[in-house]
Amino acid sequence: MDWPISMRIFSTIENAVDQVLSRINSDTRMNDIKKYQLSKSTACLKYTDILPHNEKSMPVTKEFLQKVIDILMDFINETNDRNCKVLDFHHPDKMKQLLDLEVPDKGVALQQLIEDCAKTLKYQVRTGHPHFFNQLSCGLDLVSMAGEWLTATANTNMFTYEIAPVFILMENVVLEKMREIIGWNGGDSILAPGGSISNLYAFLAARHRMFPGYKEKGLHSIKGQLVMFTSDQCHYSVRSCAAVCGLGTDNCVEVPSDKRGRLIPSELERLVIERKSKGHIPFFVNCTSGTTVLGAFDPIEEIANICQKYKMWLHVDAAWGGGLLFSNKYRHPRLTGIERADSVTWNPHKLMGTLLQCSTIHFKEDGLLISCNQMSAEYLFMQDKLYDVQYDTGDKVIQCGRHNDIFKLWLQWRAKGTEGFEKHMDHLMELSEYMTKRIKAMSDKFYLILEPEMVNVSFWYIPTRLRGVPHTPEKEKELGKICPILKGRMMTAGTLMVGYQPLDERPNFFRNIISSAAVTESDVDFLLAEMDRLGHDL
Ligand code: ABU
Repeated sequence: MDWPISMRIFSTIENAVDQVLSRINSDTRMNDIKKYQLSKSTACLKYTDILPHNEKSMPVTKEFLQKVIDILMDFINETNDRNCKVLDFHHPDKMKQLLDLEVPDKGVALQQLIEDCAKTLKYQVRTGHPHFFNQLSCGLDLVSMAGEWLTATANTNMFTYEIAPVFILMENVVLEKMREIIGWNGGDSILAPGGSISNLYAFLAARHRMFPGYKEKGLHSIKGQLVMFTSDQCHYSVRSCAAVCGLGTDNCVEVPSDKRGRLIPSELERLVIERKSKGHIPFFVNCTSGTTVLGAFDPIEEIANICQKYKMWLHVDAAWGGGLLFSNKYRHPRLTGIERADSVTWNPHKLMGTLLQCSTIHFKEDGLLISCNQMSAEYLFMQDKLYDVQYDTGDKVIQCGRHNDIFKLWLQWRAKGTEGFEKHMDHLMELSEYMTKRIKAMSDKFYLILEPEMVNVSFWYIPTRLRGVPHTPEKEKELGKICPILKGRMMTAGTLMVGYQPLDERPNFFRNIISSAAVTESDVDFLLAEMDRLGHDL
């Protein structure tokens, strides 16, 4: 649709002003980079002049690392300063010109490394900024970050107790506590590199439980076509399990969901019966607690009944919604029945605000993980070590090396206490309710797509020219076209980031996420006003 000429002129002027401001801003921050000046004697030194290469270099090492910490502290400061931008956006070609990304034959001096660090953060999106609403993982929890700094310094691998004794014990304590919160007594868990891999672990354990011969004999040990079920709103990693594990995506059956994005149990049962009548073997159902786009919760109890009836494994993908288990106010009915699951994915790096990445997978039955994945590598998992080798967790997983993702969560939990997490959950949910209320109050400018079950708020922004026009499928298409343009303006202005996407038949719409402890009601007000400032003329 063509814009009126006056709007086009206004928009061009506004873009020009934005560009000049961004250049001034950019130059100012270029000077900022220069402020990280090492002393003259240190600036031209190289990596060989610091530890461990030069044993007498503690003062120089300290000066270098202190300067890196100054840069990090400034980034933290800017992240929490609402007058600073969320991002300094440039297209990839321009960004390549702004950066020196070359990996050289001869190493550069310490001063250059400091400038490299400063420049890297200058152009990094501040995902902890109170006006960053773009991803499921928003925010910068400083205690968890302190944990990540310590983790980086300890630089260990989580496969054996012998090289990570304290961290392994922390894992045991934290994961046991999480299982207790799910509602289990006993069981087993592991931290995995992301929710998708956690879901894969669930799939592998389920198949192993039902067909223990698969591990040695492979495909031929299963006399029939395995089939899994999940809603059409699930995370794509569930379908990916079918592709990766030899079922084929045709055998990952998509179950229709209702208008609010929740799996319809009667449809699940119908599809299970249909596949059984073809001689297939239904064995695994994924139930999502907190879908990625709409934040919907599948009805666990009803799905659990069907799983029980047809002897299928019930996996709950609560990567997103798991955090609500802490909240007495919001846990029910969303997660009611989760204790009936055989496995649960739960990502602390999402709603709980733990630093990326921190993803957990839990099993009701103990011993399955090791039995399913154990390869007994003799060079790593010797059985005659001086300590109890059950603490060597590395053989429970399909990867070898495992990053230490526990310390940042353990430290954060120590700081907040379980009570603190509950308050955090309630705060995020109340802010989302506030946003929903504000959107409804400004129904001329915003159209709420559905009542949120979680912190995902789905809506369209309505520019001036479409206000008062009846809401029809044609209007929705028009509103959908506006999303990428308005998002582009947010990024160019650098003041705000909110995600958008299409979903099924619905054209593009905004999905706002409030998962950061930094966000207040005023930030929600800012977000709505800023969208209107940037988009009213579209
Ligand atoms: N793994 C889901 C993350 C998607 C998001 O942040 O929007």
